[in-house]
Amino acid sequence: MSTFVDQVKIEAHAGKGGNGMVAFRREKYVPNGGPAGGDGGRGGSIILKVDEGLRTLMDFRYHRIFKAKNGGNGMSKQMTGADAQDTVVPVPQGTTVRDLDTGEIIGDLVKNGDELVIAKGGRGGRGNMRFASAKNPAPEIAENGEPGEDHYLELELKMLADVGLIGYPSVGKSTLLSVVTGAKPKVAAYEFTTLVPNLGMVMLPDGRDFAMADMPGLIEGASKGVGLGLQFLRHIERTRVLLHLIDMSSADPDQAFERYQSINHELASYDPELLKRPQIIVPTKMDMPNAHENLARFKKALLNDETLPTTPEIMPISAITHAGIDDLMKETAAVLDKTPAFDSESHDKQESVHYGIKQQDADEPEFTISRDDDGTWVLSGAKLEKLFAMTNMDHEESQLRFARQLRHMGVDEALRAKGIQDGDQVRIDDFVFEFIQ
Ligand SMILES: Nc1nc2c(ncn2[C@@H]2O[C@H](COP(=O)(O)OP(=O)(O)OP(=O)(O)O)[C@@H](O)[C@H]2O)c(=O)[nH]1
Ligand SMILES: [Mg+2]
Repeated sequence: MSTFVDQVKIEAHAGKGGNGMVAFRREKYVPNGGPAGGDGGRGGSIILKVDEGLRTLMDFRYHRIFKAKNGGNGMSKQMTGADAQDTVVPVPQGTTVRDLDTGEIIGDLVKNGDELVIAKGGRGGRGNMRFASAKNPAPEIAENGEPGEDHYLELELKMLADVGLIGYPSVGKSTLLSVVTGAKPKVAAYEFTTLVPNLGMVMLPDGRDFAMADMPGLIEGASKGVGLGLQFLRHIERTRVLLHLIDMSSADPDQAFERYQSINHELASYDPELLKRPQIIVPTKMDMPNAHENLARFKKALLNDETLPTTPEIMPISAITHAGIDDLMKETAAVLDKTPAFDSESHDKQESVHYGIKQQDADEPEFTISRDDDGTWVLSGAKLEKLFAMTNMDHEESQLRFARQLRHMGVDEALRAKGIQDGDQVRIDDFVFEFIQ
């Protein structure tokens, strides 16, 4: 199997809103009509959209940076700038999205057509007609468009295996996968060798194929988070057929059935629907001395078991001698043929999760004050810088409005507390002005 790209880092840069305009109506005989500057249009957002035709994140290998267009600027005669089109990026079903700045998962995209905004376009700045009031009927104030969001994200594709290998640690799940597919998972005599599922393709001589994944070992309490637990029950949720591997080599003759029951119990505690998923019981390590004896005892116990809706088939194997392996793969393919395709069945039941992007500046102070070497006072901080970006410095009235906004945020007071003097220089980004009380 070729390498399976299942994790990529991307950049999303949304468009800036268009600038609002300062303009006045020009009518015959009316020297200065009312304000007529229109608003800017909305900047384009970047949106991930589930496309059921995609199977991998391969396309992102060469295309990792996504940009959306800026909104159009507002115009005279009250005309609003055009909204920019959103940039829609198709992703496969089962894509999980993580914000790399916060480390948080912001969405889990499951259903065909589902969308998740990963970078919001800025809103358009307001034109001067919006700032008109009885006190100021002809304002020369307009806002610039809001900057678009920039986000660094990681996409991860949950594997969509047709067949999941489940069972206690060390029962031989990874060994079976390595025998029937080209995958080369780590195999070792200690428990929890497999930390994340491995995926391989099984190809039958008759041309049928299916994807198989080994799972990290489950133990009692997995549904409550014991062991590697919960995270992997989610993977199991997305497989159509389960092969339940049980080690028949134990010295304890009751162990096989006890473990079989406790795994089923964990599946049921996580989601009772999982027990309805077709299961084939696969006794493993049948080459070991006491395996046949253990299997006979296990079968007897199984006859009295009522955990599953129907008694599953039992297909013993040895990965070492290869006994039973071909039959098991044929039977697995036959069960898959009878099982409705996963996409139409389970995806529709599952809901996508949208946690949304946390505002980057949510925890930050509104502004911070520092000083350059030459004594210039420097104002920074996400909120203040955004306000600044949205101020149209070409018009004095806009500048005055910005000054009022700063005062309102407590900037003047904070500067004075730090000892600023009249006439000192203050800088925001590359804009320098003089402080005057
Ligand atoms: N005798 C014998 N040993 C086997 C067989 N299959 C696997 N083993 C051994 O059992 C041990 C565990 O095998 P793994 O395939 O790593 O088991 P696993 O279920 O993937 O284990 P975890 O990933 O830890 O959950 C290894 O030492 C294998 O060599 C078999 O058919 N016969
Ligand atoms: Mg393993």
